[in-house]
Amino acid sequence: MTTSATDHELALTTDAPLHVIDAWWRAANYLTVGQIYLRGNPMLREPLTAADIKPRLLGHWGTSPALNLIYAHLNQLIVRRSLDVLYIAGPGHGGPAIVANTWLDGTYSELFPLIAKDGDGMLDLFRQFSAPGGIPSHASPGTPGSIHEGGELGYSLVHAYGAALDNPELVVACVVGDGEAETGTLAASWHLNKFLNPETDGAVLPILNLNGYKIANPAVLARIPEPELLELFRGYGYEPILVSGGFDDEDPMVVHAAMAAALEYAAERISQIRLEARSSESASRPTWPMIILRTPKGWTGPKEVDGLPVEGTWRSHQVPLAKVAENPEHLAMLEAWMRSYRPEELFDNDGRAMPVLSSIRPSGAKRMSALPASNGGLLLRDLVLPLAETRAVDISAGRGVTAEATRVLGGWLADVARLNPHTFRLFGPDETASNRLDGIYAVTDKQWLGITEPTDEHLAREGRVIEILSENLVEGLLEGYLLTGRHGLMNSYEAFIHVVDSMFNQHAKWLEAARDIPWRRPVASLTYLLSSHVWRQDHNGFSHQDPGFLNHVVNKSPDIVRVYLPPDANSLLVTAEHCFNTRDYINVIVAGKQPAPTFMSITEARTHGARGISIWDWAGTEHPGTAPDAVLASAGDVPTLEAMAAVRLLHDAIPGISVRFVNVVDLMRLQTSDQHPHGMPSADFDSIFTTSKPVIFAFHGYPTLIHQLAYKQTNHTNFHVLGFREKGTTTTPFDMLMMNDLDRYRIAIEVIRRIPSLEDRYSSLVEFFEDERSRLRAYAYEHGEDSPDVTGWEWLGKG
Ligand SMILES: Cc1ncc(C[n+]2csc(CCOP(=O)(O)OP(=O)(O)O)c2C)c(N)n1
Ligand SMILES: [Mg+2]
Repeated sequence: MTTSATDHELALTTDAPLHVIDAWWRAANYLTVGQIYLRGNPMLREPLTAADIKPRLLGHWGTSPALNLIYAHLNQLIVRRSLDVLYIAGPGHGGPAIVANTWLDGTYSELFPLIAKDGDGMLDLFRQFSAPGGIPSHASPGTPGSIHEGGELGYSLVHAYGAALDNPELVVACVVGDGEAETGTLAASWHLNKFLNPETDGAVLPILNLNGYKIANPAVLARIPEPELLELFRGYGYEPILVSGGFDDEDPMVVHAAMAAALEYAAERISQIRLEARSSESASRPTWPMIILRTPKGWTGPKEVDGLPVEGTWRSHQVPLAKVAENPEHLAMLEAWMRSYRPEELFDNDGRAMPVLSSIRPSGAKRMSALPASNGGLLLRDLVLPLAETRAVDISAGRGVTAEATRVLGGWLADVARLNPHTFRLFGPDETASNRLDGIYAVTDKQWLGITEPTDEHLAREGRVIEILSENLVEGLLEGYLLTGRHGLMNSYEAFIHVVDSMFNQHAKWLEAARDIPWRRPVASLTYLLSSHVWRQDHNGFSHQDPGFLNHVVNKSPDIVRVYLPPDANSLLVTAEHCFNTRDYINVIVAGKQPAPTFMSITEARTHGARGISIWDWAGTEHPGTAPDAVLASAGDVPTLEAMAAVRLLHDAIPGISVRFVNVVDLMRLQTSDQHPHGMPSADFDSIFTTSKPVIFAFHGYPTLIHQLAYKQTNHTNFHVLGFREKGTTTTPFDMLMMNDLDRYRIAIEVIRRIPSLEDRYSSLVEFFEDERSRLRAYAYEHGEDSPDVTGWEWLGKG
């Protein structure tokens, strides 16, 4: 065994009873193997028979011994030092390992009383694992102490850092798989040490498990020379501590000694760093410790199966013995493997964990499986929210007052940050100012522990805003922050939010699964603010024009997702206020940042927001008492403006035309009430959209999305949706609209064409509108900007 460290001696400074740690480790390994293989005879009272073996052998053994080793050692550290430790298992596929430890902790039986702490409970624990109606194979929401599923690899370290923010007493121990370390998000996550403030935040202790392999390949970090490996992590600003052993039949006790010493050293460093930061004006960024644990994959499992090496190779990744029920040799090997843990020393005759283990079992909420931060809803307090009214755009002089919606929101967010100095954060990938939310810098800064230069602005060692140019990291930090009981908002350019499509999926799945776990308390919703959207990419082009995240989002469970397209600044304010009061959802808000008319007073915006969809009498030309000729609907700020301009064109050109104007702020209202909790009962939908009149829908995103949402509603066959048709470039805003047939003239033409009584009578008007489009395009091409006919258009409505 080689125990090397950075430039310090790794003396054995712990007085922990290593044999107890070893016993815990053996017990957890035993329970892990039992979960993967057994459906009977849990304590091996009889020789194993094929009848004791599960019909489907599922689970991941390879990662488990290291997860168990780390858990056992952290337990003794917590007991010795009375620490609050959150355990994050990057290789979450080692679910049976984590579950095993939580059962040994006693927490599992407390939270799931049907799984007792005795032999019967042990059998139930084994039988439920990866079984229909049982528990999943990963560290799921049903796993006590977990905030991280680890099914999709790569997010452990960013979750750890998110959890540590504003949790000054917490130590987040984060196991990173050496394969996981190859993912983009994980590779970038090492840099998060430049954002952690030792005074006000907790500590993250990364433990990189170099077990050498992934599913079928060696891991990159396990195959570079040791000096290069250590230099890499020093280069990231860590102090790496290398613990290596367990190969060639080496006595595990030697590894235990080294691991105990490494953890003790790391804990001491963390406490020194904290002390220094909290007792002096030290402005330096600390060099946090990290551990590199090099142990064989599938350690203590079968060495060789059918003549092929398994322990210490990729073959141990899942189930090392695959044919146990059919192959007596495999059966015997399984029995020998399980007996090698000497279960008789670990469990009494009733199957209860032996009292000796209790000396390293933390008690109560100190158990990693019972840490309140791991069930963040327990700690969640409502945000103190300033009333949206305090920042509202005053339209008492008339509808149409110009405002930049996100700038207005930024002012309100400043108030939120001021009123909630320890429980609210704004995250973004370098676009907070670009998205015009920089009003928040009036009360707080961007947290930054890197070197600062005199030209920097709004950087500070502590601040409510965190920006790093990785949407993945921004998303992961917010997830970690929310899952440990706090609040936040993520802002991003609309197009690039696709970078986190998959992370969004995973968080949505977590929330969905957590709903079924009775002891998981609701957490604050994850809210995205998407700005710099498709229709106003003045500096950028096609690459920045993509409203497709909404299509992605709506596929997730209706229990979880909500989508809002506030049409103006006041509507954005009340939407944000609403979202911050919700729990266990994912809210997506799309809002523009450019100067645009404010159509509604804050009071109207509230009513509109509560309804989610309204008829805007003041914007339409409907004649009371008779059915309209057509319904013109909009969702999104720019389409709403265009649709209103279209109404004005129609009103001026076609005497007596009766158009109902509808605005949708809550997109899920378009579904039926049995599809989504916000969906509309058919009768309500029919009364807004009629059952037979043409509906022209001006939509912010891809037109198919409206059809997808509304297809079950009565009048859906008469829906004609205009939206983004994947035409884009760097051009003027109005040219963009024309390229996609979403401009006011095209909307007006669509209305004329869809009203049977008008279609033939207004051909020359249609021609005129087409000519107008040509004229306006020519103007833009010649002058490089839109015609004042467009930019100077104002709402001159009656309301
Ligand atoms: C993003 C992602 N890609 C692929 C997989 C499929 N997968 C599951 S486990 C695994 C190997 C993991 O290796 P490592 O992180 O080293 O974990 P360990 O060796 O501890 O099992 C892979 C590729 C995944 N879960 N997530
Ligand atoms: Mg590995």
